Formats: sequence, structure tokens, C-alpha cells
Amino acid sequence: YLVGRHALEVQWYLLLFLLQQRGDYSETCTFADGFGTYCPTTCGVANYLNRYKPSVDKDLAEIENLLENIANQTKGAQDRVVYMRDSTAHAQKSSSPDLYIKKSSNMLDDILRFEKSIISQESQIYSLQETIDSNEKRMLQLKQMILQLEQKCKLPCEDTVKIEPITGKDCQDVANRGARTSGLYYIKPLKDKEQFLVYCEIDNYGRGWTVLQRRRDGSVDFSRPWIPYKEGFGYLSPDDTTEFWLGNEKMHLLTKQPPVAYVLRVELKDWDGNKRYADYHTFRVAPETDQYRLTYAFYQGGDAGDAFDGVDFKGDSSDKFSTSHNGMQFSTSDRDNDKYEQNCALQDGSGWWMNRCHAAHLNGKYYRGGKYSEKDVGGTGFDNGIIWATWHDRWYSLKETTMKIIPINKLTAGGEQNI
Ligand SMILES: [Ca+2]
Repeated sequence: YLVGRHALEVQWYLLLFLLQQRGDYSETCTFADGFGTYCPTTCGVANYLNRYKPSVDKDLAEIENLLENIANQTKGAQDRVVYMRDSTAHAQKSSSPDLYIKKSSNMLDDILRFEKSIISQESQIYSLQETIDSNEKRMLQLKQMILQLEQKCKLPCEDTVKIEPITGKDCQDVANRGARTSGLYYIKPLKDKEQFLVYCEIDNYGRGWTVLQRRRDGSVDFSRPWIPYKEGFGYLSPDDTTEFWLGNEKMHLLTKQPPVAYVLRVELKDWDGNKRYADYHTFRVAPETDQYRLTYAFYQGGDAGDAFDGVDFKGDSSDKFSTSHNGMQFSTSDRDNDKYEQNCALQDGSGWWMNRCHAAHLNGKYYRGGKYSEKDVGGTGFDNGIIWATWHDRWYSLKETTMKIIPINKLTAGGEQNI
């Protein structure tokens, strides 16, 4: 704006100067013909110059000033332009506009991100809605099941286990009274106060075995203290599919009945399906006051060997004498009646007629596959499997065992001795 104004002023002064320079009249000069009528002579020009020189000089000086001024202004303007250009470039490079661009692009990014998260949340909401729907369906099904169960519960209670109606003082007595099928029976030994349930194995020859112990699959924990071993534990089943210990007290009541003497048959099955047995004549379990001591008259036979008589284990102090079982009291982790400085039943996690400790151990820990090692025992070095050491060695745990009794006079009934 300033520059423009000064430029106009300059033009105006130049015009004035030119008009003033025009001199048609001079007092000191004479006209020359050759110069033309309307053109001043050199003298006229000189006069004209002399006359107007001071004011022209002045004007020129003024103009010079003005020009200088303008030049200054122009320089200032140029400087300003340069400054503005530089500052614009600078601003574009680093400062505020960039910041705003950044800010706005950040905002765009944010918007994009929000859009994305909205979309993903929408799909989450959708899948959650589906879950809710399926849960509602399930709840509906459960409610229906509850209703059905409630209706069932309103029905009178029924015993789903079939218990045979015939009873006796043992399973042979039950068989003698006409029972022909194996299953669950109540028996009441002589001098017993109340009857109890047993599994009776009744064969085609009319023999009735009363089953005292059953191992089949390791489903029952045989690591139990004195009271459970006294009263019995595990499960009786009408189809002989479950594991149990009938109980020391019941064994005592059964085997003390005069004048009957019982044979104990131990039946064993290994992991290859081989079966063996061992019979013991006049098997008895003493009363609790004598710690349910085991006694028998002699080993009556069988192909499993007489492990109750102990085995000489080479390589350690366990010999035949200290691993025999006849005459041993019953021991559990909480009642040490063994012949060992320490507690065999505690070490082996079982209850048994422990000596120091055993060659037969039918209440031992259940090891699948048979062979086990000191490592499996947990580094204690104590053989704690289901052992019958006259057949498989003590680092082999048997798959199935049965302990059952029958009156001696019935053992050979039907001419069939082995099962
Ligand atoms: Ca001891």
C-alpha cells in the first residue's frame, strides 16, 4: 500500500518536471532558423535551464529523497515479504499449521479407531447375545429336568439293588436253604446281634462262598485306618462288580461259629488274565480284643503257593520268618500291631496282618499294569502293591483278588475242588 502510494507520487513529480522543462521563451537567446519555429534555441534551452535549474535540482533532490524513501520502503517491504515467506515456510515446516494437521489427522485416526472398536464391540455384543440365548435354552432344559426329577422324588422310595430274601448264618447256610444264584444276601452269624449284608457266591454244586474281600479295578481306596477296616468299607454289588473289605468284626463273627471250621480261599488274577488260588484250613479272625489276629491250621493247597507262610527275599533282611502271616494281629496306619520297629501299615498305606512286613499283601496299593518299582512307591523302597510273593514277586501288583470262606466240609462238594 505504501509502495503504491509513493510510486504514484514519483510519476506525478516526473510529469511536473517534464512540463517545467518545456521552455518556449528565453530573454538571452536568439532564435536560429534552422532549429524550427516551435523548438527552442540552444540559448533558450540554456536560459530555460538556468531559470529552472534550482527548482529542478530541488525537485530532483526531493525526488531522490522520495526514491530513497521508496527504496527504503521497498527494502522493508522486500524484507517483510522475505520474512513472511520464510516464516510461512517455517510455519509449514514445523509450527502451528503442522500441529493442526497433525491434530486433525490424529482425530481422523481416532475416529477410525472408534469406528473399528464399535464394529468389533457390535460383533461381541452379537456373540454375547447368542451365548445368552443358548444359556437361556440350557436353563430351560435344566428347569425341565428339575421338574422331572421333582416328580420322580415325589414317587415312593424304591431300593434299586436286589437283595435276596433268603437269610442264614453264612452263605453256605443261605445256599443250603435253597438259594441258587449269586448275589446280595443278609446273613446273621451265631451270637451276632444283627444281620448284615454280604455277597454270596453260589455255584452249581450248591456251594455258598461268603466273600470277605474284593479287588477288581482300584476304584476303592484301601488306605484306611482301624475303624473302617473294623467295620468294612467299599461297595457290595449284586453282580460282583465292586471292591470292598467286609470288615474285621464281621470276619470275626463269621469264623468263630462253632462247630463250623472254614476254609479261606484266596483267588488271584494277574494282568495277563492268569488265575491262581490258595486255600487255608481253619481260617479264623480273633476278636478285636486280640487285634483281629489271623490264624489258620495249614495251607491246604492251590497253585498260587503259600505266601502266608512267608518268603525269603534275597538282598534284604526280609526272610520267611519275618514275612509270614499266620498268628499276626491286624495293623493299620493308626494301630501298629506288627513285629517291626516301625509301622508297616503306615509305610504301605494299607491294613493287614502285618509281620515285618509281608509276603502276602492283598490290601495294598492298586498299580495298573502289574510291575511297579521303588520309584513308584515314592523312594521309600517299601513294596506296597497287591502282593502274593509265591506267585509274582513283590514288585508286581495283582489285578484282581478275592478272599472268600466256605465251611470245610463243603469245599469238595460235587467233586470239583478248583472253583
Ligand atoms: Ca511296629
